[in-house]
Amino acid sequence: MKIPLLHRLVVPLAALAVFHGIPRADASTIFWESNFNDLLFDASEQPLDGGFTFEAGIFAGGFVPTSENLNDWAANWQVFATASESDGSWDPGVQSFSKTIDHNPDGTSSDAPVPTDIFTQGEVVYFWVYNTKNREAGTEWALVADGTNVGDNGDNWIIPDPADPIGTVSYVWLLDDANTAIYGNLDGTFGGGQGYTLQTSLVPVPEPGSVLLLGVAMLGGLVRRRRGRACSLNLAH
Ligand SMILES: [Ca+2]
Ligand SMILES: [Ca+2]
Repeated sequence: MKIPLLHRLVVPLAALAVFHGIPRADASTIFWESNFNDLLFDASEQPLDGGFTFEAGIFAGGFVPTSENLNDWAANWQVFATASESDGSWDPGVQSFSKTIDHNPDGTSSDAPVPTDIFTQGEVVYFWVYNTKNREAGTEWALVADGTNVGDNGDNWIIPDPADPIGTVSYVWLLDDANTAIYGNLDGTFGGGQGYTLQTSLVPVPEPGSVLLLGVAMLGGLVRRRRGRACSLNLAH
């Protein structure tokens, strides 16, 4: 019997793949997005512009973000995906972001800035919107969670099973499904009557401690004194 050429090629290749333990191409796909022409505003009630970035991520080690521990968010935050104007995934012109991410079989994310970061099944996902993560004058953030499932159209914002077969299992994380604002505001109306989906809020600049201020003042005095001495030594020569 004549064996078809394709079969003759495929069978040995498949055997080779099994023999060498080539990993299965399993992964789940996540479609992460906001509505087209969504109502996304900053603290001044202006539409969010290209200076803002959206991130989907988790807080590692069971860290629970609150408005009382703003300083610790960044250190515990693990980025799963980023939407920004620079790669076109955030388009301020149509007030919409959209990104497609693979959650790989080893738990990593195709869009994570740290490619080795592991995202474990069941971890709760948050969306963080910011113009900068530094706490300085003009910093604005919103941190939102899926919260309840009432009225939700997409899937829960939970890290899926990395063993989901690619192409057959996908999830949709919609900003529209957010119900809980840890920071910023969700689903309200401004005084002028404009409704919004999300609004970022100004982040207070941390006040340096009085002990730190005293230390800085003392250091400044010391530097001035040293400079003064160096000057007088130079003059003496
Ligand atoms: Ca929800
Ligand atoms: Ca939900």
